[in-house]
Amino acid sequence: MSAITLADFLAKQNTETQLARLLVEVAESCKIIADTVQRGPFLGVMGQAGNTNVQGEEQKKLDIITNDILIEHMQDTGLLAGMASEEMDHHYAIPADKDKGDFLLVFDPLDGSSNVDVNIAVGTIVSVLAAPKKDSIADEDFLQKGSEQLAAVYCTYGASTILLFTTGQGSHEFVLEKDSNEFMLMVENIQLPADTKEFAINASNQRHWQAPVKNYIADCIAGEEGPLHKNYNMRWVASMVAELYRVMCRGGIFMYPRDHKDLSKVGKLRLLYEANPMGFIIEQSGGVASTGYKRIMDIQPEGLHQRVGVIMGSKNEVATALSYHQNFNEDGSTK
Ligand code: P6P
Repeated sequence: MSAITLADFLAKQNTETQLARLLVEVAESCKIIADTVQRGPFLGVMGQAGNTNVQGEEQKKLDIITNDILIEHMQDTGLLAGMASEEMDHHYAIPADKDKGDFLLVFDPLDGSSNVDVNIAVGTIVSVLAAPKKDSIADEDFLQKGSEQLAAVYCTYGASTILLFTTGQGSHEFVLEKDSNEFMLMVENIQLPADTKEFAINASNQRHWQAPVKNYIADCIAGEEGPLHKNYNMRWVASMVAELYRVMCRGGIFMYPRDHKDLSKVGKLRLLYEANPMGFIIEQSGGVASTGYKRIMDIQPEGLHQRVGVIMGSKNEVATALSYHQNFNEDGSTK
């Protein structure tokens, strides 16, 4: 494959000019984040920030720093009307003295950040939405279905810095080339394997799972002698971006399903800046992204930080997992 940069690839795909510029600027932000995360131990930015975010989760210093990197870089592009983030209670309006644009960004600046102190891959997840207006943006303007996303991007900071994106014309993979500091095309139009023998779930939650998930995972563990007639392997990295990059490369099913652990939450992962953008990229590579009961990207959001159950990955394996849910209601009760 000929070496082609992200900007050249977007031009080759005839991506709308302003959207192409926006994606290039998101990638520039990811370069800055990658450098900051990788130099973290020397910058004194590891560890807890000493406060909690709107989710009630301990914030890492790097959660806040990476959020600031995105805000400060992207607000100067003149392409945005506003931004929202896992790390901010409400949206961020572009300051009055700056040019505004036709897009909204909603992001998780450092997904999996609980791993950053132990050198496990973390990442940035970004969803691009159309701004209904340039001024007086409100939280409600971000409450758009995943199916309305204009683009989705995620970047994982591991052995390599790898960026995947979609604008609805397939999902594509770029790797940051150190010498040029350019994201270079590695895989165009990724095709996610339809079948897998690898499931990813936090098995310590087993006692909290709804019956369909308990039954499906039990049958996976039953192996060849069980009803699914194959021996599975399990992975759990506790970093969605790292798990789903593995799934994009070799197939798999990633699950953080709705459970009974905290009935006030219908899942752990967030709809707007985790499930929707990752679901868009998965679907565009031939995979399936479901709550177990409905397509994730069909959900009408009701809040910036709304949570959702997530089952996504190889289409045939997700179909098998969903078959266990058919006789159950979304709260896990039997129909
Ligand atoms: P647990 C990271 O905090 C995250 O949002 C996802 O990236 C990851 O898949 C999940 O939570 C891990 O959750 O309960 O295993 O720590």
